[in-house]
Amino acid sequence: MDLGADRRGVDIGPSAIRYAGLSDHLKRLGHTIHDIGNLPVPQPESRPIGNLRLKYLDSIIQSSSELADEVYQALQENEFPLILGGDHSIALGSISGVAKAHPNVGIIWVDAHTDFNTEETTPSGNIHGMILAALAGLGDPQLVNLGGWSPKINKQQIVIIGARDIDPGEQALLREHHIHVFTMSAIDQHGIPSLMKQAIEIAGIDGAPIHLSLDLDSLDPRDAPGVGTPVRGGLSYREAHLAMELVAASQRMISMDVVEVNSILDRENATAQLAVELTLSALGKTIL
Ligand code: Z70
Ligand code: MN
Ligand code: MN
Ligand code: MN
Repeated sequence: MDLGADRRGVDIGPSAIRYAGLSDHLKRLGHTIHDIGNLPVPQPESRPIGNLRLKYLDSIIQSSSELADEVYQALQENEFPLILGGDHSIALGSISGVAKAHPNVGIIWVDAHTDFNTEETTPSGNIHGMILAALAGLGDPQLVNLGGWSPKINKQQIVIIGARDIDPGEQALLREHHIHVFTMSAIDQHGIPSLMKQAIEIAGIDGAPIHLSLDLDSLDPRDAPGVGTPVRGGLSYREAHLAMELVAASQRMISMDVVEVNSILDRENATAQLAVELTLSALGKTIL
């Protein structure tokens, strides 16, 4: 999927992640893999851009609805959906599918951004910057009501980690709706162990399951150069691994997105390799 961001090359992210050996490494960890391949998503050049405040809305709705069905089906079959992006707009589909199967699911959203714009606050018209708000019930009705119900996620069970680039309009919305945001300065002050423990308690309140949405631009661009929107001062390699290991140790995660790997901007597939490593940590790999 490359419709939710300005076209730069995140649509080949899943190939790059597969090429970095995701399946083999997961098998070595003891997992059984059922790769259903890529869902068909139109190329932006082949579709009308539509409303400039909601670029490619119709195509994104169509693809999200198909992804939601696949994710819901996988959960019904007691599988763990691991969804590779693509830009972060894929989380509309993945999380809608998860929320249909588990209405009490909480979200840990690891990102340099908060993706909490609406069509009214967006500076770009890029839908990947609106997905978390839409899941919380805010924004364009077609995004919000995908699948026929809203909100998908209880606002109090959303935790954003790693934020350092928030638009003025989304800042106001985050405050108004009391969304939990652990910024980079909070991480510098309190550290990943304490904040991840809190995040797991908030998202997973009363034993609720957790969906982890990992945007690779949460990492520092020195470690993750291959992302569309690099922002200095991100999570270090070790902080990101520790965050993933703590999610794994909680045994509460039921599904995961890995998004925004941009192979055109990457350096010898380093960001895709990092995506694989972090996924392995989130799915149980430990050092010893
Ligand atoms: C900006 C917008 C964004 C990801 C960039 C950027 C949003 N706040 N999200 N990269 N993953 O255009 O809404
Ligand atoms: Mn390897
Ligand atoms: Mn994002
Ligand atoms: Mn981001």
